[in-house]
Amino acid sequence: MAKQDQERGAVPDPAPAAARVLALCGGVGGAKLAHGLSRILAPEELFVAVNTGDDFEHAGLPVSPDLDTVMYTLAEAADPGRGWGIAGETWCFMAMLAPFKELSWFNLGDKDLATHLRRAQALRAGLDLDQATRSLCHSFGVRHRIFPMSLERLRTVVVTAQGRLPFQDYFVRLGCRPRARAVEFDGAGRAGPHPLFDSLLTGDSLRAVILCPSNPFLSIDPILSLETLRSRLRAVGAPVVAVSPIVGGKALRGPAAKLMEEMNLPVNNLSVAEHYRDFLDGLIIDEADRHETGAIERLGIRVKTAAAIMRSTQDRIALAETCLRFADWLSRPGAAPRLADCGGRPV
Ligand code: FO1
Repeated sequence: MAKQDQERGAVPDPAPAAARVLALCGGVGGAKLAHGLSRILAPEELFVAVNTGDDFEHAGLPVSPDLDTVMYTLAEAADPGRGWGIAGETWCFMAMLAPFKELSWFNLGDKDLATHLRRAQALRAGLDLDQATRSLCHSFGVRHRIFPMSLERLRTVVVTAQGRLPFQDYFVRLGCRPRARAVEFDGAGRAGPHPLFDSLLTGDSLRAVILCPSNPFLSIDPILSLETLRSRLRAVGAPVVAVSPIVGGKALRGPAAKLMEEMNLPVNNLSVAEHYRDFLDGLIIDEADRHETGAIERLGIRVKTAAAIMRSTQDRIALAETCLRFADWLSRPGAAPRLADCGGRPV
């Protein structure tokens, strides 16, 4: 394979047929499952496509929060309490920034700052975000392939009663307080998926697509809004499995439940299933929500119940194993009639 192709994202060293797993991932919640997958799959078997709708420029630095969260988590360097940033962080830079309110609302730790500086330098030198990410991953010893969902600019905007807010303004500066009316993706009409999606979604090398338990509206939808991606997922030969981020009527983390209420959606797994219904084969929900199984399966989506709350590394590995076993089971002939296969009618 030409070096140029490798750099642009063609799949490197071939894994055995149908061995590759593509994970779609946002920040903290999704990164935990990606970490579990990285503990049971070889580097050539796992490809983690990460939301970059949250990216923005802060204090002159390009910040890619979800890419960094996934990288730190796979490097086992993430702060265990916050989930984002680096463990054992210090905050001298932020203390000096405190008088400057227009800068100090977003926290860049001293260690984390090195990542943003290094990314800025790489981008200024002409590397793209994927190449910059690979270089950073290399320095953190991450060998599994983490890549930005797109090489083009797409930005998540939350439409609220206070107007259209760039994602980090809504999420961090305003603490998700404004009432959301809709979520939009600036650039969605123009931004195409990272070229790696092409190599993974066509051909027969894919074992499964896994949607990590990230916020469906804020973290997974930016990926799905990329040109043709949703229709490609509908057509993909491998099973598509999602892990729901909703447990017992609450979000595992972050504003997913608040957002669903504000968009007049019941906060349950059925809403998540309906959201992914056009391409999803299987949904993993927490054992506590077993009673939702029938309603979801009537959409033509198979349900697996499991312990979906990941408190330890062992929990992450166990959930990752469940995802793969479920996907392998779904790929057996006759296991999972897709909605598309039954004329679009619920079965
Ligand atoms: N989240 C916060 O709630 N407050 C912060 O000040 C903050 C800073 C930050 C810096 C670097 C980084 O990689 C992530 C950071 N996050 C912060 C998390 C981030 O805003 C969100 O977790 C994601 O964008 C949503 O997935």
